Amino acid sequence: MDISVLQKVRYGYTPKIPSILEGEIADILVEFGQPTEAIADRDALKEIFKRSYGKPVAVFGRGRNEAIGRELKVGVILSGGQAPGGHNVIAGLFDGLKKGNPSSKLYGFLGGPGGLVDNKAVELTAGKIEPYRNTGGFDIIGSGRTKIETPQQFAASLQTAKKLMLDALVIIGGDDSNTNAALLAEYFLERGASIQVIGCPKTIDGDLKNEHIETSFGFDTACKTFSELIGNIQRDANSAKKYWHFIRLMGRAASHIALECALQTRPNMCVISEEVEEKEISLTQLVEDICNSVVKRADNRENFGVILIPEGLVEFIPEMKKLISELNDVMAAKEDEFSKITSFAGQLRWLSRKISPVSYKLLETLPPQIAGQLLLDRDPHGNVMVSRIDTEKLLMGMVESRLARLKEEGIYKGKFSPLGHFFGYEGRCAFPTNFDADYCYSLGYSAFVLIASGLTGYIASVKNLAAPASEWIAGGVPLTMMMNMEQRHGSKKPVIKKALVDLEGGPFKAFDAARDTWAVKTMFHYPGAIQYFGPAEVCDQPTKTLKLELEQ
Ligand code: FBP
Repeated sequence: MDISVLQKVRYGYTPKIPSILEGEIADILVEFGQPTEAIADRDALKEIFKRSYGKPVAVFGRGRNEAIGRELKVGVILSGGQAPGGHNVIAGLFDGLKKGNPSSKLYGFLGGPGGLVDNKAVELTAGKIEPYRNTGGFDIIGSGRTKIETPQQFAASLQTAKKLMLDALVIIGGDDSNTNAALLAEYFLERGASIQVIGCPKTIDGDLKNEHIETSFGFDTACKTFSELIGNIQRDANSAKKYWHFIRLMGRAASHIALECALQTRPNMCVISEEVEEKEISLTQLVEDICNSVVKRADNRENFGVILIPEGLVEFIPEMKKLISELNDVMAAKEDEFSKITSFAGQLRWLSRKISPVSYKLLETLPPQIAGQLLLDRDPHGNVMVSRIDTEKLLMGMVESRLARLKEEGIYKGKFSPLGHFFGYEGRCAFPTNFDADYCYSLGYSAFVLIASGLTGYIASVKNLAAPASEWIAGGVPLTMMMNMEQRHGSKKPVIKKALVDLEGGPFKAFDAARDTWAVKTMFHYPGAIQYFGPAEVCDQPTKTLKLELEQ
């Protein structure tokens, strides 16, 4: 195969792992804490997860574990959006399996959870895995967003697992996919099937975290990739001094990516959706805030700048949030009816009778392109696909109009030339940083230890991530511990709670302390490209978010 030099060299990278995972695999024992509780809605969750609710947290320690040498058949699924490091989770899982017993087998389901339902699997051998070690992407087996939810899908999943005689299934995914993992674990127990289910925390969005899951994998690489690009744009802006760049960043509902990139690059502004919601900042007020920075910088003859916008912002602006929530409910309840209306005008007419007058008025006044994007299909988990909404263009247009008025009033004397960007797919399949390569391999290896120790309904957990890898703490967390009940597709469902930006947390506070200065002065940082070879302080640093959160 003709491959790039970096790819070839990265094949040879040996991921750093926690010292507990080094050495003889049969010397890793699982130690248990106290039974756990869900974060909320405990009675409802106990009812749904009758057999898997409330298990204790598991931490790996030293001790003889003969069961680890059992011959096992394990299936693995990559679920949802790509995140750098997925291949290393599979490599770590495979290496653990083979260390435990060379006759054990690993099967990869093709195209995400749909591969389990439709029984599309391939055996993952050493030869198949080798060219994917330390590489980005999920292309080894592909990914998908199928949600296993109907009784038929659950039954088909069980049938597949039985046909392949699987002992366990590993689901590598975000909050929704790990919720699915918990439901499958419960379903298998209920049917008396001894197939264990283990999750792994994946998503560049960084919103699958709690005290045991310090970060989801892929966040590190994606943020560093975006930060390099933002830094490059800032350098261009500071050179040409003629454009205002509005950069929308992936991350779905949470603003973790935008916040981390802001800490890395010091733009003039970074909107944090969670703050917009908390302070009930309207669209008009947000536009006013942006204009303030533009006007002040123009007074200093700096008619350029950079603004970061989290892609989920529209769902947090109070009036937009209400509109989207009403659209979600009505589109879920009357899906068949709505899907038959083909024209935008027809959709608007239909909605005029279904949503509140206030929300309808807002929908009508939005630029048609944005309104149309709000009406696109939801994903299989009922979420608006925020990556398809051009929020940066909405803001650019509104800021431009407001500045024109401020100019007429003699308040603004500058020249405003906005440029829009969206960074998302650029970062989801980058070569994993050393951090993600190490973290993912450790997660996969830990998933194997959890399986070999007979656990189900757990997510692999590797903690103490701001320390060198040798000091990381590996184990597993019961999935029900991270759950609550939420409104989805028009009804209450058990879900893993998304971790949004904590306005009392270290990362936001660090940003808050500096942002007024950044809004006016040019204080840009240029982080440059991710480095894979060189001193640890250049190559192995975790994100600023992780450091600030763990320092608290
Ligand atoms: P996951 O939550 O599945 O990890 O996906 C993350 C993400 O990259 C979001 O940031 C983004 O909104 C979404 O996927 C885009 O989805 P798609 O890949 O279907 O376009």
